[in-house]
Amino acid sequence: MMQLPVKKTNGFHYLPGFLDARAQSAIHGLLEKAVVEAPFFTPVMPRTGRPFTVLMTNLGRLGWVSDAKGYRYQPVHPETGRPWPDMPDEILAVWRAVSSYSHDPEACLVNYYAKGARMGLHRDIDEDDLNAPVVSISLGDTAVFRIGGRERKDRTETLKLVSGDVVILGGPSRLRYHGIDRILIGTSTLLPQGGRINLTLRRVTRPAC
Ligand code: MD3
Ligand code: FE
Repeated sequence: MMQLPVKKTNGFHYLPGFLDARAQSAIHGLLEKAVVEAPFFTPVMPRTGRPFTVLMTNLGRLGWVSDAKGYRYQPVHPETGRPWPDMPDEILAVWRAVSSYSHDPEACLVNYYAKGARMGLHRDIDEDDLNAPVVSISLGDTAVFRIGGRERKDRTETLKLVSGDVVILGGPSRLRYHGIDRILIGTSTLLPQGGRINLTLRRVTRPAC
């Protein structure tokens, strides 16, 4: 069962099985079309140029990229130079249902984890609007998700994220360290190629007013 170091009222909300199999398939179908327009790319670490093990693309007005110059949000795909595909209504609907935030997200980062891919412990701090929550949707194989506190030294715990699970990180949890330790290959049949897709929906700019 889920266990976290801090109380449940700290802005961490875990909704296991929020999306049923039909909804997961529908979103997967939309992503298959989107990645024709905006193919997955391999980001590299700014200082070292070391490639991420996770492949990425984005949907929406802004997309998160990492390259030799740094981390940032930008309106175009780094390889095609074209705008990111629109964020589909089905994905927007998840944000509107769970975020308790009165403005729509501007970015949907799509992470693809094949066998052996992982994401080291980090914080999401590239957004100007840190009042908005981050909403995560898991699809495909189960991930071992690690979450700590707001300082790197804080105790961490793990939680398995299963296909269809939604996590909302708001309030004091917005700045918690987190990462993906590993993917449990073969635990889902949703993605024909196997592996895991995670969508993270984010508000990037501070809304006017
Ligand atoms: C906890 N992605 O893209 S999503 C990322 O599964 C990222 O691909 C992971 O971390 C993934 O930045 C984890 C869950 C998540 C997202 C944002 C958070 C957890 C978070 C922000 C604050 C605390
Ligand atoms: Fe993150």
